[in-house]
Amino acid sequence: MSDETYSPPEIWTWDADNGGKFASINRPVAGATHERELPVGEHPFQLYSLATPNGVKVTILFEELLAAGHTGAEYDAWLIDISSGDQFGSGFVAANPNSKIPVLVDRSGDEPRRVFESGAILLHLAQKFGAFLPEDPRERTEALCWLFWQVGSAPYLGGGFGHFYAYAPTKIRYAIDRFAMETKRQLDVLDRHLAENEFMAGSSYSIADMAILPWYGALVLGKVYDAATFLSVHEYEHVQRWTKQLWAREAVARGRRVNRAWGDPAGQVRERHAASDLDRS
Ligand SMILES: N[C@@H](CCC(=O)N[C@@H](CS)C(=O)NCC(=O)O)C(=O)O
Repeated sequence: MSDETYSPPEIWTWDADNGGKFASINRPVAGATHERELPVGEHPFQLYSLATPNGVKVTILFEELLAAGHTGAEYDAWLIDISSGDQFGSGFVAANPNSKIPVLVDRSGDEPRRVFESGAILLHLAQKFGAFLPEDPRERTEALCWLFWQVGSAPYLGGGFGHFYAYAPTKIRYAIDRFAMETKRQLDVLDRHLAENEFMAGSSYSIADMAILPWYGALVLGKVYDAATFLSVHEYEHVQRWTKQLWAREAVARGRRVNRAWGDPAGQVRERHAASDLDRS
């Protein structure tokens, strides 16, 4: 159990029952805990995921590709219940040695290819379909900068601020102050950029927007960590404008429902194997 007067011992040892929200799934070692193959559906892309912000990035891109007429982007989305440890099954670990959702198996070529890390999945699909990655060299570079910015920055928001503000068993002022400051700094980075640009890459909607929206857009709409008031998210008016503009897109709304296993039952599409799965519920 953590407290503000903790003196670290000479050698750290694992206290499995540390009282944290994720104590039952967090471990200091990698690898599989049990044998379980991943299911395979009929489409060229097999996604194993959950509708967390990292998972939703990819389902938004799939829905945007399909809405743009890329019929080859049909996908099966299988539910991975991370609170039950599905990410430690042998098939999942073979697809992602890091045991985190989302993971994609691209079966559209001669042999199946695993793609893990949400940013890599977005880039893989954008390059494959020649979509949502601007052709203009300046905007393309901007899109990549912001894509990698998101991958490097969101752990401070989720693993830092969100963890200590919403999930830690004790409220540690030092940790909350440190990560609230960094989260507000990141929101200000976005706000200044979006004051002068319609989208993250400039004038075109890209995978950079799809990576950032489920984290920072959800934050300023008060949908994650119940922290909208605490972080005064109304101050970031350009992030608010951009979020509302993208949140209204039908493909974004569809993508947000795929692999959702909580909240309003009408918003849950636990698995997606056909477009009609989203039309039905
Ligand atoms: N850097 C990874 C992070 C993925 C990640 O943190 N996934 C979380 C859910 S949002 C997860 O699978 N957690 C399960 C665990 O830590 O065991 C990415 O962007 O794909």
